[in-house]
Amino acid sequence: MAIAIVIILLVIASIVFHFISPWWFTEIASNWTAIDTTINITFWITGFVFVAVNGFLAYVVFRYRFNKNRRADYEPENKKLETWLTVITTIGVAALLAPGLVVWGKFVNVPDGADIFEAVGQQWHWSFRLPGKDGKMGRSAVELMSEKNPFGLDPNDPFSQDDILINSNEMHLPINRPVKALLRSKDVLHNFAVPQFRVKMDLVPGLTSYLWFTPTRQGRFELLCEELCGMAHYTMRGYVVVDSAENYQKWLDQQTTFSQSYQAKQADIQLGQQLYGSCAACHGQQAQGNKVLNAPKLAGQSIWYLKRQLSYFKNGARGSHKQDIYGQQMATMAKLLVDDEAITNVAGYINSLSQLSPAPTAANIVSKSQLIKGQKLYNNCAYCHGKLGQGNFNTNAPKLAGQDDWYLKKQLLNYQSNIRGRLKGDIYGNQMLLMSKLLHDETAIDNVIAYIGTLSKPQKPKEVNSL
Ligand code: HEC
Ligand code: HEC
Ligand SMILES: [Cu+2]
Repeated sequence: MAIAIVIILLVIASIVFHFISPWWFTEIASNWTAIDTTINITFWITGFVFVAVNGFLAYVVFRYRFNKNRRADYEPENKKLETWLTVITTIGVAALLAPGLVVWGKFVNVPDGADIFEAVGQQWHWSFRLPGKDGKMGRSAVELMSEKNPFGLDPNDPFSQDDILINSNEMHLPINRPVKALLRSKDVLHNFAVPQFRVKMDLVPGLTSYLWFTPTRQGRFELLCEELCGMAHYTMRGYVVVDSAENYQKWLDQQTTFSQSYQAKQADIQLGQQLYGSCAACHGQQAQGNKVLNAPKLAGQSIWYLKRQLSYFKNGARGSHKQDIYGQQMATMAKLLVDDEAITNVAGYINSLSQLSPAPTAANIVSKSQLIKGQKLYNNCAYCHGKLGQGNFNTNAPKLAGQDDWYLKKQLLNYQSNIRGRLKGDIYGNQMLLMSKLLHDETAIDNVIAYIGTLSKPQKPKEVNSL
């Protein structure tokens, strides 16, 4: 009796929970209402079966409960019952699958005249490409990828010249126009999913997959990588902004083509040196950093990272949080760099300075057990920052080896308290913000930094390994 009541209560609780659940669909923003319909059909059918089967179970438990005057009967076969069950189950399964097939038919047939864009996934960020005025995208190949050509486009293909490259995790689309998304991965499996659009698809290295939709609602929607296998796909966030035709055109006019970015000027080190004059007061003549002024070591850092940080400081993506006192100082200085060319030049000069080894600090006198703990933690960081903390352009993660411990600590604390990595426009910082949560307390931060401290002397980590 008690069990029958528990079963009935579980059924009622499940149904109530289904309707009051906070995890409901986001409001739809595309043409794919048919997907919602199929999901609703699935819910109704499985819901009906759930109630019927559990109701029957409760009834049977109650009706045939133990009675010492009653004996169970053994009946291994029942043709009639089996036929009925088979027929009902077949109808149920067909009703589950058929609407899905109809929708799948629509999903794989892209309407004629749909716009196209390409979404490129890589560990762990998104970038995008549009075909430009000729409406055709140029050839791309993995072998052609480099710092100068991150999309790996063929510079000799006439179709690639006017391709528009969006080196950002934010893509814009005009409202009410069907669009086909071509999906390309640089490295591993990824997954393109915008919950409000209802459609999603895997990116598979070596081939181009696709999906299509018509955005029907303006707004800024989060793009997720819903790949489960592998590391850190949840940090791979982006945005799709659905604009009015007019705003879309405005955005499009600001983007640069492949030929423009491919022919961008190299850094002029001499001009960069002159510009660096105003930075030396804080960062030091050799860009060796100055703890008293909280200004980090910069020498030897990669150009792409320096350029990104300087633009961030300039446009408020870093250093505009009201608790970020040091960042604010730097933001004021970054505004002195008048344009992208100045930023490139000063970054080029800083990069050309050779990195000095870190000042002897606590990191050099830490215990071996601390280093072992630190190394364990650092294994996570190595995916992006490199085994030797050397940085990696492909994961957008800067060099950490050789950086002073006080600065590393400050930045990790800034990430953890949302001072860095949450401001609008800080695309890559957000990834690091999510990763900083791997360090559960201050001791963990100290340990990992102690280990990073050993990386600037290449023989040291081996010693730790052999323990
Ligand atoms: C008033 C002192 C001051 C001056 C002058 C200054 N900076 Fe900074 N800079 C800082 C401080 C403080 C930080 C650390 C900000 C933080 O903690 O987030 C910083 C951070 C940076 C970073 C980020 C480094 C990293 O690893 O993320 C770069 C790049 C940088 N500065 C470049 C420059 C350049 C180039 C100039 C000259 C145009 C310059 N700075 C002038 C104080 C200064
Ligand atoms: C998913 C890739 C990824 C992982 C894993 C990762 N980081 Fe990062 N990290 C980044 C990126 C990207 C940036 C640069 C953010 C930016 O450009 O603003 C960064 C920046 C940093 C910075 C700021 C450096 C500076 O000069 O200002 C520190 C410190 C840092 N990471 C430490 C760590 C540590 C410690 C770990 C391991 C617990 C770790 N990271 C794991 C991607 C990663
Ligand atoms: Cu991914």
